[in-house]
Amino acid sequence: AFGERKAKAERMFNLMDQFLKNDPISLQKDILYHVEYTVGRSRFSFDDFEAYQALAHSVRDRLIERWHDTHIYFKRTKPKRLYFLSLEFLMGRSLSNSVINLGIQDKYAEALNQLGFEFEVLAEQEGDAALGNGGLARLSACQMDSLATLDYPAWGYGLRYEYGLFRQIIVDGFQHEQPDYWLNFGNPWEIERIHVTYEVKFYGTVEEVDMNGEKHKVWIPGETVEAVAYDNPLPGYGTRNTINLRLWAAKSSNQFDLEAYNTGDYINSVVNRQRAETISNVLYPDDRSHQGKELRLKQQYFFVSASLQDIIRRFKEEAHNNFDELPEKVSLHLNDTHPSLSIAEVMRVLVDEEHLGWNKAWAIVCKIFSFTTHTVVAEGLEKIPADLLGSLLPRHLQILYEINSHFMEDLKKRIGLDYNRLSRMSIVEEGAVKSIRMANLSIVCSHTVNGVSKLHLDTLKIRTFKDFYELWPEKFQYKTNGVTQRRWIVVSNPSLCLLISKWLGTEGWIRDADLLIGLRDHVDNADFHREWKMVKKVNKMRLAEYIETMSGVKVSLDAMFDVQVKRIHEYKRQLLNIFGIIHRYDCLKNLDKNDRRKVVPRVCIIGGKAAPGYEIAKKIIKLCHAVAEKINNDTDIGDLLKLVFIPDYNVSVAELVIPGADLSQHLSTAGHEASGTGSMKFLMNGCLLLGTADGSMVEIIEEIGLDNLFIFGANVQEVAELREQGSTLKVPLQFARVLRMVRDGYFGHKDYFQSLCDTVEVGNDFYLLGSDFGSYLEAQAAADKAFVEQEKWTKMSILSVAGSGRFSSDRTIQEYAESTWKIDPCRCPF
Ligand code: Z16
Repeated sequence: AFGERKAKAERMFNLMDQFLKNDPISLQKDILYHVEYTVGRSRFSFDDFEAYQALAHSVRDRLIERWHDTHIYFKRTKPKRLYFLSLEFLMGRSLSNSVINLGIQDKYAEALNQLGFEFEVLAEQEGDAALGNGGLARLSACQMDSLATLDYPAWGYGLRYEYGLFRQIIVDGFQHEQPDYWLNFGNPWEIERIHVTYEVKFYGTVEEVDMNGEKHKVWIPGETVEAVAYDNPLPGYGTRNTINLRLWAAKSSNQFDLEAYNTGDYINSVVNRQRAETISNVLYPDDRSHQGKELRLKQQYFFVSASLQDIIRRFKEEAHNNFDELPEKVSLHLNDTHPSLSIAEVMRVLVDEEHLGWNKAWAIVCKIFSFTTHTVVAEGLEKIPADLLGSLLPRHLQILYEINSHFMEDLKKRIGLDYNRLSRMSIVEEGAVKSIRMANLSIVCSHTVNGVSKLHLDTLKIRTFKDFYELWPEKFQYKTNGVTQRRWIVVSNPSLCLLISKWLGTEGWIRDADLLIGLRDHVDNADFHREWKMVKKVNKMRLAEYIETMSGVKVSLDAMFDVQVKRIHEYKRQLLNIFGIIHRYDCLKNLDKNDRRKVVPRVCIIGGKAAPGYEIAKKIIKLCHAVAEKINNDTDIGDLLKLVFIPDYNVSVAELVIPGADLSQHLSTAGHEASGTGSMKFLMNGCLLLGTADGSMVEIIEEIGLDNLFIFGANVQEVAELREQGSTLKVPLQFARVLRMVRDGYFGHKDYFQSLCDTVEVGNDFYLLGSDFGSYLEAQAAADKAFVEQEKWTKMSILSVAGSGRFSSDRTIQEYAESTWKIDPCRCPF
């Protein structure tokens, strides 16, 4: 029998050995195989998109293989696992990132070349996975890349929205939203797990029952929906580890059916099935306002319930039935408050289903959750109306009240009967609308509360969460955000990538961004400068071409490409940028021919989406277009100044725009941007930064030195003082003049722009555009001056990249792993 088994094993190994080789011939075979048998096209006749699909499937095969190996290894070694819970992941495209992380980019390029295709052209065929809004969601994606690369045994959990963030189209300068049905053409990057499903319950009532003489609360739900898992393998770089991002989709469950069919109305019950599936249909596009909508709450609980059933099943399966061990095996991370219903759900499972008893369950819960907040101002924090929560999740509301009453009792013992403070800290807000404060809940129940930059944490301590900080100072930490250099240099800027590796003499920086500091050794080398400038030129050409196809505007490569791309918000002050541009235009018009020759030509680029219900943000977009139309059609100005709005800014557009920028703007009023991560991407691409000392910019200044960027405006303390001054605030004449031009209809649409102008009128100018305008113009003048001294500019650009190592998400993730999650790397050895 042994001999037989051995022979079988050998046969199997021989077979296994035939699969998935990475030499160009094998890759070609695999691609053609998928053309014929997966895409279903003749291998003699297929177009670019079909080639992309086949290519993607061949990559997918390789990902699946490593995914299996990694998870078999995790299962065998049973390390403590991190579960990263986030309602948003902005993954963008997967193809390039995957083949680069798999280390087979060159092989694929060669294989495709021989088939008569170009890798880059096929990569362009892929649409973005845009399952998130902005910074918070892209941060999750960068952090997943770092978790995989650093070999951490982590899982990401999220929702598989069928419609991602809306597509922005511009009609007559106005934003319109169109649905992003990203799954229309299939998605080769996911694996549908039809057998990994869980029932998620909603509504119903709570009853008290007697069990062995003890009273237990039992939730009798009224509606059941099924969650189906879709797995997205995420490969690390320079490792075999490939971790999982598990996204849930809603399906109507059989239980749902039975009820419906019994009513005898067959057709309607089939139609009603659809209703259940709407839960995971669409991503909410507001990046920081909370409307208290039932569907949103349903999404949150659907996500939480499915993820926790999956996590607890895995925990039990690995023979850790003893829940005391949960904190040693499981770390649950709350990416903002969106998944914070998890806290009530774990309590419900431990108390109602596992019958651990309240105190024991509570002790466990307090050890497994950590929490990152991305918000600065208290008004931005998530609140859920108690009525809404109580009708959808009656048992959870009871649990939340009970958590709160225990907390309040403890708190009284510690701080006495300071009722103002007690009511500020309560998880339950008693007001016109009674509601649950999800941030307070998350703070009370997490062992660690993280800010996303040093300045952010300082603000949380002295303002937003002051009461909590005074109670539990040791809970509060910060982990400055970072971005992955794999996507933001290697994928998006291949020429810079080659140049860096050449001059550092190693590709080691792709795994260890601190090595970038070595570029400082060459900062005065003339050859290096020449090559550096060439790289920027190539990227500017790429961007210029894109601008011309998108907007029809021809731009000069000699001009400074000045970029502000991010979600449109009053606090991010795109309006300050536009007012600066109007001022520049106004000045140009008043210069004579001779003086104009000394002006640094600029191409101003603005891009970003406004939340569909955010009127002022939409007016900012319209103003940008109105100003652009005036300036770009003024033949008298020509190449000296251009303004272009890049529509539908998203991850793949960012990959094109950021490497092509000379200068980038980060203008938030100090104290409003929790961190900001766009700045880090620009920094890594050798763009100089112009901005306020807000969020992580403070740390960027520390790292690369004030000499190498352009900082302006009031700092956090000054902002507070300036706001005190109200209508007595001084604003420069130039600002008043620009404001007048817009009000008077110089750019048309006079009536439409009045309310926008009101927001920055003296006495009403909450974000202090007026009082920062003077120093903004000075910073802009300094940038112009530096751009003319090419050597100086190049040096600053090199030093920006050299100093960007600290802003790799690898550093962030390592800090989280060591000090918050307490997890160790678990590297798959085969
Ligand atoms: C978001 O993207 C952020 C905060 C927030 O409350 C909601 C959303 Cl959707 C951003 C912050 O504004 C930004 O400063 C930060 O860099 C980013 O989250 C990641 O932490």
